[in-house]
Amino acid sequence: MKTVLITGATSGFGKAMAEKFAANNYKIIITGRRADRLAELEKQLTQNYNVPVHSLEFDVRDKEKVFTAIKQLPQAFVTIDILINNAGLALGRDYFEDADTEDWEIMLDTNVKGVMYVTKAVLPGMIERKQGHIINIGSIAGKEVYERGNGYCASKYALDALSQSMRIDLLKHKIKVTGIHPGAAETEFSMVRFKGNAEAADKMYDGYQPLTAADVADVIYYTTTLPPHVCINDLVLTCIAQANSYYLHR
Ligand code: NDP
Ligand code: 8X3
Repeated sequence: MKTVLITGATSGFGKAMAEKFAANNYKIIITGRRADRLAELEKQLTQNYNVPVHSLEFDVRDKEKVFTAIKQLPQAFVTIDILINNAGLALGRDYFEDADTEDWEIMLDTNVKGVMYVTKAVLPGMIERKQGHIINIGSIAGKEVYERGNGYCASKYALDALSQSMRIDLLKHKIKVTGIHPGAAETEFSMVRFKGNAEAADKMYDGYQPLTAADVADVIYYTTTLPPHVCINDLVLTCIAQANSYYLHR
């Protein structure tokens, strides 16, 4: 039975991926900051799919906590076959001159440094076994910049660079690295970005059918089903109304 570790599984893509992998008989490690949601999901996955599930509560920005949590995994969960770096967020949608510097720091610390910490903590086992798959959830915001996207776009461009760099460095260890770049998908993403302003969040999905978390989870799962010598390096997916990060037909 293979094991997948999914960061940011308390909502959106992460939760949908946990369900998808559990339905396909994986052992699941779920992480996030909201302990109540982790406990609820652990219960639901165990009941519905009868697979072993382990929850780790940490903020990916907290380096010490990340390394300690991974180091202290129970024996049954230490062999991680797939790591999905999904935890991330956007904060604010402002012109550069108006944007909040604290928002920038949180996005860069979470979307870039968080991925580095979790990956570094998980890697030794993959290197030892000469086998593993790391999937980084980027964004179309890391492929084309859009107006008032400054800090978020910068974080996802940096993550794209990191995915490319990891791919080169980890080739010799036979570790696959896949960058996934979704377009607009309806999750809690926009509620977080607009800091609880439901009207602004809902407006993002007006007049077209966005991706769902399940759509994204299905595509990500597919990338893990290929033969050992085949790797999807980079994958952009959008709903049919979206051509790129700034052209959306409503
Ligand atoms: P959600 O807000 O629904 O989920 C985000 C998840 O990330 C939550 O589980 C949250 O858990 C976790 N998270 C956020 N910050 C931290 C942190 N500091 N430490 C640990 N966990 C954290 O959004 P999505 O599911 O949409 O987003 C998932 C990923 O997909 C993100 O990287 C996002 O940038 C990316 N993305 C989203 C798109 C969209 O349109 N929805 C499109 C393209 C990419 P908790 O709060 O419990 O810690
Ligand atoms: C989320 C998609 O277009 O809001 O990464 O940046 S977008």
